[in-house]
Amino acid sequence: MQTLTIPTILLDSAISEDLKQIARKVMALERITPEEGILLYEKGELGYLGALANFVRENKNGNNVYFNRNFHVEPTNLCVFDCKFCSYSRMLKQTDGNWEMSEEEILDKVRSYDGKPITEVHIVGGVHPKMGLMYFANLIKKIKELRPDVHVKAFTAVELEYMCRKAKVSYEEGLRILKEHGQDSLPGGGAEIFDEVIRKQICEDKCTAIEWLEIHETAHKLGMPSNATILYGHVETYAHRIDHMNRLRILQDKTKGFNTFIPLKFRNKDNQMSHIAEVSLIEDLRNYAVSRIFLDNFAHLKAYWPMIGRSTAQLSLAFGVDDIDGTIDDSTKIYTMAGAEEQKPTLTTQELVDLIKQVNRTPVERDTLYNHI
Ligand code: V47
Ligand code: SF4
Repeated sequence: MQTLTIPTILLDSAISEDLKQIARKVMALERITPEEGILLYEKGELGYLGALANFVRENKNGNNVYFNRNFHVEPTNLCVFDCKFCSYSRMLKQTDGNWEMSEEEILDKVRSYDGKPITEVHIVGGVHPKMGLMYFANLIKKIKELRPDVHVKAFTAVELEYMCRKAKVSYEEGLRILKEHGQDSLPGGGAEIFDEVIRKQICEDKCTAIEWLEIHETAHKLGMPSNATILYGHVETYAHRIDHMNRLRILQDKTKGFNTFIPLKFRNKDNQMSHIAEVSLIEDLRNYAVSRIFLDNFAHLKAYWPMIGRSTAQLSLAFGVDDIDGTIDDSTKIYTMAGAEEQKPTLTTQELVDLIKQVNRTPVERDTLYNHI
């Protein structure tokens, strides 16, 4: 580990005493309180937050920036739920812009990577009433037969809650079945904002915050790690963001099962919340920084480049981020349909390495569990 120098900006006379106090605490590797987290959002200037988050980031991950070789499978965008921010899903009756892959099409997609050194497939989609627990369990088994070497990260807690409810099994039983068929871990989607009032406004009909947390806790108990996300930059306040991260921090203390935290920026194209303006680049960077400072028990912070764009992902590496996700290979439509800059998200490993080197960081290829490759 390199020697860490304390950035002078953090103790500068222009910084208010309460922010200096937080900086001293963070630099002593002490945990900050939710109230201090809110204060960081309200009063922390970009330079101050960046320096403090970078201190945390370098303490945890040195100069490393992680990426992987991955692709997504989105079996369908038909969905029984109606999240107001979603640009991607279609209701069951809608016939324009929907898709439903057959099992053979999904397996063909996996076969198309034969001989290619990918390490992860990420499977998520709309919640389709006919694609149930055993359909997906058998699909995963077949994917693993084709590629036993590939890590299967699949199904948000939203999909899992629905699958288990329809199959009339507990979360533990449902997850056990999926694990036995080859599922290795869970992605972080579906968390949105845990606060019940905001959740009701933006996605009232899908799994609750308590269910999301319970499903991840159960997965961790069964030895299936997972990721966590937040959907920020819409109608929530800073207090809601901190409340969300605090619930994750408490669960992580208990299980240590989360690999990484992924802030997802609300993108406003073609959805029922299009009238809400997107937040600025400055706010994105401030949000990465506060997340890095607050979530002291999360080893990694990811900037998902298909959502935020590659330039912002590069910038985020100075604001606490140490992971920019993977090659993707133009295999996901969630963000292209929501108006992200990256309309055909694909990067080669060389391009990922170059992006990271351009900002003087050290590229490290990882697997899903952050083992170095
Ligand atoms: O839960 C949907 C979000 C999530 C919009 O675990 C939107 O490695 C912004 O969770 N604007 C799914 N966000 C994607 C996801 C994810 C992505 C990358 C990596 C990982 C991981 C997980 O996408 C949903 C929702 O929060 N989302 N629509 C939108 N208009
Ligand atoms: Fe369905 Fe997920 Fe879109 Fe919500 S975010 S409508 S659960 S696909």
